[in-house]
Amino acid sequence: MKVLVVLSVCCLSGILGQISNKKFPESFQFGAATAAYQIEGAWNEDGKGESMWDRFVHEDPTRIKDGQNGDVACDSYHKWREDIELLKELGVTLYRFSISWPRILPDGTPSQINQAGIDYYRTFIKALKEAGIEPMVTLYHWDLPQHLAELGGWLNEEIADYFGDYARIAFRSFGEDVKLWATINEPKTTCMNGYGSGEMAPGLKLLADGVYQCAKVQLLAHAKAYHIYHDEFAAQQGGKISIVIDATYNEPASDSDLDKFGAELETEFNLGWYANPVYIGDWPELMKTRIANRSQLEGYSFSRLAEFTPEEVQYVKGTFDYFALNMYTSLVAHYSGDFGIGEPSYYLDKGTSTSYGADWTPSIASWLYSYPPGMRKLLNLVWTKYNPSSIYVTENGWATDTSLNDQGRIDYLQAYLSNLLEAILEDGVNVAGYTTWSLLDNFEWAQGYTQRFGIISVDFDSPNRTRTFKDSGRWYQKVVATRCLTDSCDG
Ligand code: PSG
Repeated sequence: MKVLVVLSVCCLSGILGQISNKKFPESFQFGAATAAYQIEGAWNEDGKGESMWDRFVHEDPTRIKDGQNGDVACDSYHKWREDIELLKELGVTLYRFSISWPRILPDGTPSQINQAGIDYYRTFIKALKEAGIEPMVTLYHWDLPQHLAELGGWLNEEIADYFGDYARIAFRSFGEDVKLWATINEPKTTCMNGYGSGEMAPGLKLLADGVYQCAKVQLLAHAKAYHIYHDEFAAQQGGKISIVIDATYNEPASDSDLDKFGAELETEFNLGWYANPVYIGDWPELMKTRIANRSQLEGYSFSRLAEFTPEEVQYVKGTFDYFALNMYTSLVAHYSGDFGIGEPSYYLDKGTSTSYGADWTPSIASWLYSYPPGMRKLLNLVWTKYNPSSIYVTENGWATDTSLNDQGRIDYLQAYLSNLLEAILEDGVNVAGYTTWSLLDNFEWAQGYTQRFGIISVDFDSPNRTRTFKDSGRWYQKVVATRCLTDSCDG
């Protein structure tokens, strides 16, 4: 593999890997992120219903690398006051967390509302605001009520209606205090891992068609919540709502036109898969034609891509008030051809293979490599292609072992934030805020507790889940206080 030196938009400091010594604008919000199943614990307390993650981990613990689960996790359900103290100590002004759908609606439907769940989040949100921290609330970070999973989960279009009912209850209950909403976290990762590889709940392997149906239902669910918010709440509550999309920046493996096409395919089949319907309208053209062509080749009488009706295209299009982007890694993309042979699958439809740059730094997570210019390039791509009025980077972080001396995380965050800052100052991209993943070490899905993303560690062997700042937490605290990534900034 060739080592890539891509000149494009990046200025000298980017190429040399220098850290910007400019200051972040005063309006830029620094924050941290978590998700309910990964931190709360209390999986069956105070009337909470079972989620598909509860079922997935209990049914077969070997699905998780260390056989662990989120039954207790960081115990944030009980220790939320301490979490707020940590946020205050960090000095952040934004906290992104998620609401557990079955904590509010135990079977996912409004037939029964669990008041204890509503009270819990209401108290938490009020306390955050008193601490001067703005809540950014994700409605769905993968813990679907088990009852709805049994109705077919994200393959069943009725789930979009139930999501709308749940969203309405959340807007009504918390909307006075919440001005930044996110509907669904990373539909790509949930559809690909929950309905494709089967590595995540509900553990289905439907790479030929289930992944496309999942995408369609999640986008309809998102759009439903968006419209409910705008039709019934936005005028009084005045908040913003969007969907959280995760994306990689994709470098072509070589200068050849085919590899450039490979990088475009990789982007359209991942970022475009979700962003195109919301920001432009309908699935990306490349997906429509490739999947239709391959389906025909395979003898199907219809495209395996779950198509939108013209009404649905219009219903989903424009359902954003800002762009919420999760960005961790980049990829090197090769074009691998239109006629790959094998079981019908998303991967053959896409027609690319990917790897990582030879000089990129690996983390302990197999999918995550550090390539800081990818942050700046992806922000520019999102800004120019999808034209949002603002972007929030809603996740970005680094995986390590349990060590408190996490210089690798500091190096990663510093270089990525430097590229983010250059996108703002040099390229004019309106990045309004950043919530690093994660405030705390937490339950890392199929990896259990073997991979840590926190800037604050959690001792999962201690009964009270002791929290301790890592070096990166102290470093971030200083960045937040000084708005500066180096020892001394200009101005
Ligand atoms: C995000 C991005 C990729 C893979 C997995 C995620 N990627 O680019 O290949 S999952 C995401 C999620 C959160 C996880 C965190 C770290 O929203 O719950 O804990 O990232 O994996």
